[in-house]
Amino acid sequence: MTEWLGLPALASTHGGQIDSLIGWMHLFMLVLFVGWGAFFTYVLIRFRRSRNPVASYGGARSHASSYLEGGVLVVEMVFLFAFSIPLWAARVDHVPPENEALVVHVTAEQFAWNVRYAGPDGAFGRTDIKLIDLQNNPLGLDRSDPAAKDDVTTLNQLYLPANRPIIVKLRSKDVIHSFGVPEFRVKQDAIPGLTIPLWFIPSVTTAEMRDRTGNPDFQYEIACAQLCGLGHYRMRGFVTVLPDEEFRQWMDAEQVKLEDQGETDDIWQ
Ligand SMILES: [Cu+2]
Repeated sequence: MTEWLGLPALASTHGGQIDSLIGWMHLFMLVLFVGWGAFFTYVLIRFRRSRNPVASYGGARSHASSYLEGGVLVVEMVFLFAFSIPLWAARVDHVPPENEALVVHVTAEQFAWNVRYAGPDGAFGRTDIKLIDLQNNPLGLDRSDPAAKDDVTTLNQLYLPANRPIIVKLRSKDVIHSFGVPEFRVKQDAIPGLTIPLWFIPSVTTAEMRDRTGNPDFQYEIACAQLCGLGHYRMRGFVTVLPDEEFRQWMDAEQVKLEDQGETDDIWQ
């Protein structure tokens, strides 16, 4: 219904509601634009100088325009209170329980997205600011903590399983950034000192989207949506949405990589 707006392809379950709200609002704005334009044109002609050489000091006596404006106000309030606020509340208040979702920590910094998964144990390991090393350990993960051993970290690459609730816990290490993926219809500021959850259910895998768009190179992109410094333009991340099974395989492969790394570390010790 909203194709005429030219919105980005849709790839999340809640996005349809946002799109239809955007569609209705644009229709309403169109009605207002045409209505006010017609009224303005009518007034210009009706009260033209040649027909009304002397100004009327009494002014308009009809209340029609007040009722019209009241009507516009009512429609706007319906949009706000009946549609927009409940839609917003569903995003920010009704976050699903963490055991029914995949929780991913996304930490923004100038100018990259650090992604962290809890791994098979489901627990995020300890981090320590003293262990932060911009090249090798940007999150300060303490691998000596048993819960941290299987934590998977990636840079600018967010892998997600399709059709499962995803909770992104958004943080920032320095300034305000913003996590925006237009196809999922989500956008949330990352604010230093706060951990902000945002959630969505990706409904279209990257492979499906490549078929659908006819673009074999299609990638979901995380765009930093707040001007965050000189390198803001290159603060891009990529989201790969996989079928559940492939996501599991990816996670297993990451575990194997971690084990290999652990073994080489042993050799060097
Ligand atoms: Cu940024």
